[in-house]
This record gives sequence, structure tokens and C-alpha cells, in this order.
Amino acid sequence: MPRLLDALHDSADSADLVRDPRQGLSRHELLGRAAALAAELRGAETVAVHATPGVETVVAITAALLAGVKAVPVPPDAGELERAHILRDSGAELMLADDPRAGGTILPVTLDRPPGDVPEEPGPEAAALVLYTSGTTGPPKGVVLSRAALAADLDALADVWQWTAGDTLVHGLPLFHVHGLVLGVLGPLRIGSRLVHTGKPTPLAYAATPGTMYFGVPTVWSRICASPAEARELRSARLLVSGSAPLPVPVFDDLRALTGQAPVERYGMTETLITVSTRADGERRPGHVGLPVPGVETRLIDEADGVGHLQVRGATLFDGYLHQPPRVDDWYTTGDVASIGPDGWHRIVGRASTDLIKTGGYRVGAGEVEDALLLHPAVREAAVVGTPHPDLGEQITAYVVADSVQGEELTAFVAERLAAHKRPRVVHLVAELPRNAMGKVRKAALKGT
Ligand code: MCA
Ligand code: AMP
Repeated sequence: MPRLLDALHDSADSADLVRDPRQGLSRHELLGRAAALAAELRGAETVAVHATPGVETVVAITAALLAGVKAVPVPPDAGELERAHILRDSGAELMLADDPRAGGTILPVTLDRPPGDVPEEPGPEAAALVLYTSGTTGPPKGVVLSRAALAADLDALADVWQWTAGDTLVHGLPLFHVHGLVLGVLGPLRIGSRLVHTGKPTPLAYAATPGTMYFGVPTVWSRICASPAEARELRSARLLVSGSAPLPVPVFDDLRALTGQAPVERYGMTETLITVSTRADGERRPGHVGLPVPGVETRLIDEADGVGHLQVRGATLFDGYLHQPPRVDDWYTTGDVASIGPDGWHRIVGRASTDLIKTGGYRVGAGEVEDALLLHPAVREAAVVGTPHPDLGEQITAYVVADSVQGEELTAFVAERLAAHKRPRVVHLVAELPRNAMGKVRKAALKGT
């Protein structure tokens, strides 16, 4: 049985395997530091990781995976409400952090521990990560991902993207979601490619960092296209990969014109990992996300005029939500509406629910933001929707019935309690919310659809 972070155990190479703007670690150094930290996790079942965008987070997550302890990455800017919920709900016994303000019982992540012995890894069915992600209502839920699911997805992507130890992956995505963490960190550690994390996914940072593969959400690619000089620096890359939200066709076209190559688009979810993708050696079609990756099947249900609800099944799916019964049905209903062409190519048409918003590639539940707004003493009613935004895809827009309060105050109020990306960018103070005969808020009317 190969180990989950297979490539990490081949420690002959002395060059940096992972690097951030401040520091780098070779395979040997990363394995030694992580093994030393893993020894301190013995006996723990679940640990939280203060997931700053850098090498410390790579060490902490690697340590938990080596120790066979479930890792729960926490957004470093999570406000008090979100952080308390994740720590309580996950039951994390320790917080691995290089910042004393991270909360919980802190185990400092330092890079100066003497190298430790590498522990025996648990079996593939063991849970590896618990990733918190928003539903339509209530606080985020913990998505439990097994080692087998992570391995299956990374192996599928290695095949589809011809991703090898010869690659250098560059990205600056957050390390608490599937995109930046599973693909962007565990990918290199399993496959053996180098990883350069740029801290932030800015056009300047991408242009200044040589690599063969670059990962970004559509907002990142659209900002790169708006900086043509930086975009042209990516001409020598082997693969530009876009995912987490729909890539607008004009951005696809601009990227092709500026870099000389069309981006590879892929589709996934926290609950399913990446299930559909364009191949490195295949066609790239604007507005389409390609074919199911090896080991994954897809189908549409409730189909009308070629469009239906997308379901997926395969080895990459999650075990279930924490504290909820395990999944029983092999087929998972994604909540996305899609079409599948006669040639098998998938197009994501939109989401079935107006209550899940995608902003800058982040999934945000309207209910969580509404609940935070309602904690403000002046707020009587709140309804949150996603409205079109040229840079973020959608922006969080709140309609609020409130006694004398400014919109900016409500934005800041949410940003203090939840992660900054969950704050409403626009707040409309209104006399009443549009409701149907049942008293339910008519979100479609608020979205102007
Ligand atoms: C501004 N800021 C504020 C306020 N106003 N903070 C608090 N209160 C305020 N009122 C600050 C923020 O703290 C931040 O500061 C800065 O403004 C801007 O942050 P933000 O609003 O988040 O926007 P942005 O900088 O414009 O970010 C765009 C982005 C980001 C870089 C594209 O959205 C991003 O990283 N997205 C990636 C999401 C992702 O990885 N999703 C994958 C999900 P400071 O800059 O100092 O911190 S996984 C998934 O979807 C599946 C599996 C898949 O398919 O991949
Ligand atoms: P998350 O749970 O953050 O992983 O978000 C998953 C959701 O992101 C999916 O259900 C889709 O709505 C959306 N998504 C991911 N990749 C794509 C893509 N390439 N095109 C369109 N939507 C996408």
C-alpha cells in the first residue's frame, strides 16, 4: 500500500520541495520537521491547523497526516463566531499554530524541532481531513475526507494533467480549502512536484515565480488578464488550471491570447473533490469543464431540454458530514445544474439553490451571513443573495431591515465574526423584504431575476 504523501518519503533531493515568500524546505527537511511534530500529536484524534498561507501550514498538515490524526484547517482570518464553531464542532484537541491568537490549546509550529522518526501510517479508510464548508442554512459543516479519497483524486489528476515530479506548481491560494490544500499542497507531496506558494495569488507574484503549472480561481485569472505584462510572463508554463467557480468565456479567450495557451478547466466540490476536468493532452473548450476524471461517473437527473441536476459517484467522494450519518447512496447530488453533451463534455449551468453564493471562488452560505447580521442589535430582518460582480463572479449582497445603522457598520460587524470573504460587500437598507404568501423571502426578486 503506497503512502498518502508518497513522494515525501523519497528524501534524496536536497532542493526545496516547498517554498513560500519567506522560506523553503527540502523533502528531507519537511519530512523531519513534520515527523517531529507528529510525535507530539500521538494520542490525539483531531487537531486544528491555523492555516496561514505558508510553509508552517504545510508542516502542520503533513504532521497530522503522518500521525494519522484528523486535521481541521481553520481560516486564519476566521472571526470569533466561525472559529469557535469550528473548534467546538470538530472537537479539535490542539491548535497547531505559529500565532498565539489562533485560539484553542496551542501547539506551536516551529521549524527548528530536531528531525523525528516517521510513524507508521494508518490504512486508506482512515479520515484524513475535516474541511468546513457552508450549506444553505446554519453554520458550516465538517466534510470528512478519507485518505483513500484524497489519494484517488490526486492520482486521477496526475493522469489527466500529466502531472509529474518534473513539475513546479505555483499558486497563492488559501490553504483551508480543497483547491489550495488538497490539490495545491497534498498534490505536490504525493506526486513529487515542487510547490512554490506565493502568499497571495496576485498577478505580480505569479509573473515573478517561474513554474510549469499555475492554479487559480477565475478571479485570479481575470486579474491576471487585466495585467497583460504579467500574463505574458506565463507563456512558458505547461498548464494554467482554473477551477472553483465558472471561468467567464472572455477570460478564457484573453488568457489564451496573452499566454499562448487556453486554460485547463476542472470542476469539483469539497464533498466530492475534483470530478470533471479537461485533459492536458486534450481539447480545451470555453464554458466547459471537460470529462469525468478516471474513477468517477456522472449523470443528470430531472433532465429537461438537456439540462439537469448533476450527480457524481466514485472513489473521490467524502465519507459524510461530521456528526451526521455516513452517506448511504453511492450517487451524490452536487446541487449544480449541468448539461452533458453527446461527446460527454460537461457544462456547469449554475447552482440549484440561490442560497449558496460563490464569491472569488469561496462558497458562502446565505444563512450563515444572515445569522451573523441578525446578531446586530439594530437588525430586525436580513436576506443575503449573490449578485453578479465583474471581479468576484458574485458578490455578497445583503438586504436588511434595521433601526438606524450604516451599511459599513454591518459589513464590519460580519467581518469580525466570520472570515473576511463572507462579509457583505453591499448592504441595502430597506423598509421590508419581499415575501411570498407563505411569508418566505423571495430571493429571486432580490437578485433581480
Ligand atoms: C476589506 N478587508 C476587510 C474589510 N474590507 N476585512 C475586514 N472587514 C472589512 N470590512 C480586507 C480583507 O481582510 C483582505 O485583507 C482584503 O480586504 C481583501 O480580501 P477579500 O475581500 O477576501 O478579497 P480579495 O483580496 O479581493 O480576494 C480575491 C481572491 C480571494 C484572492 C481571489 O477571493 C481568494 O483567495 N479566493 C480563493 C478561494 C478558494 O480558494 N476557493 C476554493 C474553494 P488582506 O488581503 O490583508 O487579507 S475549494 C472549491 O471550490 C472546489 C473543491 C474546487 O472546485 O476547487
Ligand atoms: P466548494 O464546496 O467550495 O468546493 O464549491 C463547490 C462548488 O463550486 C460547486 O458545487 C460548483 O458550484 C462550483 N464550481 C467548482 N468548480 C467549478 C467550475 N469549474 N465551473 C463552475 N462551477 C464550479
